[in-house]
Amino acid sequence: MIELFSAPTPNGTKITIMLEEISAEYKISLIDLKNNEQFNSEFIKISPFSKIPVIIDHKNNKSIFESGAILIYLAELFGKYYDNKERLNINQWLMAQMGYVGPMLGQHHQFHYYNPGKSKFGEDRYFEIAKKIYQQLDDRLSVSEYLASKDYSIADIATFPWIARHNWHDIGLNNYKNLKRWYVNISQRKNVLKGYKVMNENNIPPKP
Ligand SMILES: N[C@@H](CCC(=O)N[C@@H](CS)C(=O)NCC(=O)O)C(=O)O
Repeated sequence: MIELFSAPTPNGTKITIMLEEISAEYKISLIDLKNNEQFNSEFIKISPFSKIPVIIDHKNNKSIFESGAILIYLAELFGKYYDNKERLNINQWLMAQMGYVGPMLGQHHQFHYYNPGKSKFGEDRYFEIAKKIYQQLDDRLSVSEYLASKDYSIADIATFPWIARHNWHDIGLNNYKNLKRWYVNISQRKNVLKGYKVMNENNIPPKP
């Protein structure tokens, strides 16, 4: 059985989507970030940077932090969404999500959504970067059905919950035809919807 320590954020939702997609047996232990539960000494033992998500695979006695590492672990364990032939492509698009798409959109959330008016420089900088990311993903999806290849993979699972914050971004997903096609397609997957609802019954990916 897999135990997921998480919260209903984009990085947390990546993992509930994956667990639903692979039909894993799992339970969720919610970490209340607003109450700083991520800084509890017991949690730091499994999460050295005090971040969700983390999983413990009780059957195999393994504890894993970092959402990209968790996705790779689960994909290898269940033999899904990490096709051997496409692994180099999947790794590139997954690492781009982990190192660029997520952190930059996360800064856009901080300056544009949570703290508007506090720093014009920060707001302008991350708004421009977020727009570039929409365009770059749209360009990629104009030549490929999914991010890494013609097949859905953990790179899509990692990226989707970030684009699902499009109503915070104020960029207009409808202006990016290929990104919108990809987004609508993934948001209709039964297990993606389950991955949203499992932490909060009212949670669904918003329509473009
Ligand atoms: N690179 C990490 C980032 C995880 C992360 O930033 N988690 C946020 C929630 S989405 C968190 O735990 N924030 C709590 C904090 O920073 O105190 C991953 O992908 O797992």
